[in-house]
Amino acid sequence: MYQALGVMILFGPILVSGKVTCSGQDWLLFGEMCYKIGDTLNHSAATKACSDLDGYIIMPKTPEEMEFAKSLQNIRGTIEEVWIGLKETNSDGIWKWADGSLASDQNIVQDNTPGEDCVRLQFASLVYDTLCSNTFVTICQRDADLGKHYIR
Ligand SMILES: [Ca+2]
Repeated sequence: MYQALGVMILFGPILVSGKVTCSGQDWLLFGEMCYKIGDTLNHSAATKACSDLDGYIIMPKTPEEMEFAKSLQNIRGTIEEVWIGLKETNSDGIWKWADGSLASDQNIVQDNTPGEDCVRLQFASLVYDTLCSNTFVTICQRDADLGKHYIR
């Protein structure tokens, strides 16, 4: 008993990584993120739909994630325009991700129109600004279950 307690104090609990999974229906695993394709909505409704799933509109922050987002455009057999979780405020040209973080590449968006503060992947998979009131396919993302647990 005292010996076992001594070991625990010395080493503490041990973190073990298990299988990376997405719980719930219709979520797709990529890397350590889960993605779900939803309805065609305007930007604020898309933001809320993803928030209701404890997630955000898809935020492809790496080239690999961007390629994955583009592949999802075609998953239902026809190419669809989808929201990207990026936004500027009052056309200030400062692009922030849906989680509030600053985009490290501020040239990520082909930002060609004042008043268009939201972002879509258009048919040719280019990242363009667009009116937030437009409607596009909503893809939500949330963290995957990393299967981490402690053993004692
Ligand atoms: Ca713009």
